[in-house]
Amino acid sequence: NGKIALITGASSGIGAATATRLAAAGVTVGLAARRTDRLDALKADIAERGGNALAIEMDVVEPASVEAGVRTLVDACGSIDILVNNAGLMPLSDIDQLKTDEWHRMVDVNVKGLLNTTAAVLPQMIRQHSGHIFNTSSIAGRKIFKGLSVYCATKHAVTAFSDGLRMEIGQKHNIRVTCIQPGAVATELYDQITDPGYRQQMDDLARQMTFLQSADIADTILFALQAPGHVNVAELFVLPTEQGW
Ligand code: NJP
Repeated sequence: NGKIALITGASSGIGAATATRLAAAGVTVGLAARRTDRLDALKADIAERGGNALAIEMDVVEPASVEAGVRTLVDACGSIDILVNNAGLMPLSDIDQLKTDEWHRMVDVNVKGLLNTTAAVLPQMIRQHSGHIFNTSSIAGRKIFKGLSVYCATKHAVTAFSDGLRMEIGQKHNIRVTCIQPGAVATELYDQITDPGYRQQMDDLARQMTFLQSADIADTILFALQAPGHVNVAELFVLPTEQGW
C-alpha cells in the first residue's frame, strides 16, 4: 500500500513475522535490531517474495543509534507511517535473587528503548499529520506473574504510556496508537531465562498448551493497520486458547 514502517526487534520472533506480513501487504519495512546478519537474511527473504525492506542496525537503548536509524529510513523512503515498538526482553527471576543487571536491562530496552524510538519518529508523524504506532506490551502489562515482577512493571509502563500517547496525539496529530498484549508466543524470548527453575516451568507450560505463533500476532497488527482511518483499534489481547485469563 506504499506505506513505510519502522519495526524494532525485527531480527526474530514477533518483529520478524510482522515485517514479513506487512511487506506482503505492500508496506516498505525498515528492519531495526542489533543482529544485522539476521536483518540481512530477512531482507533477502522479503525481497524474494517481492517485498521491500531495509536493514537498519539499531540499539534502541542508545538515542544516537535510534536517531541515526530513523534518519536512514526517512532519507531512503521520505516518510514513516507506521512504528512497531516491539524490541523487548524477559529474563525471569525472583525479586529476592536481586538480579539487578537484568532488571536494569529490561527497563532500558522495554521502556526507555520504546520511548527513544517514539521520540525519534513522532516529529516525522506530526509533520505528516498521520501515523500509526504499535506498542508491544503484554498480558503482563495488565496482570502480575510471579518471577516476572520487573518485566510486568516494564510492560505496565508500556500500557500506561500507550494510553497517554493515544490521549495526547490521537486527535491533535491524527496518529493512531495500538497496544498489543500477547499471551505466550513461541519465540526466542524464552531462551534468555537463566534461572533453571523458571526455565523448567516455561518448558512445562509449552508442553501443556499450544503457544501462539509470531505470525498470529503479526496478523492482529495487520488487522488494526487495515482498519479504516477513523477506526483506532486501541488494544488487542491475544491469548493462546488454552491460556485463559
Ligand atoms: O522475542 P524475541 P519476541 N536494541 O527474543 C530485540 C513481547 N512479548 O518476538 O537486537 C534493539 O524473538 C532483539 O533483536 P537483537 C516481548 O516482551 C512476547 O517474543 O538483534 N533491539 C529481537 O529482535 C517483546 O517486547 C511474548 O537482539 C533489541 C527482539 O528484541 C516483543 O513481544 C509475550 C534490543 C526480541 O525478539 C517481541 O518479543 C508477550 C536492543 N537493545 C509479549 N534488545 C512471548 N514471546 O510470549 C532486544 O506478552 N532487541
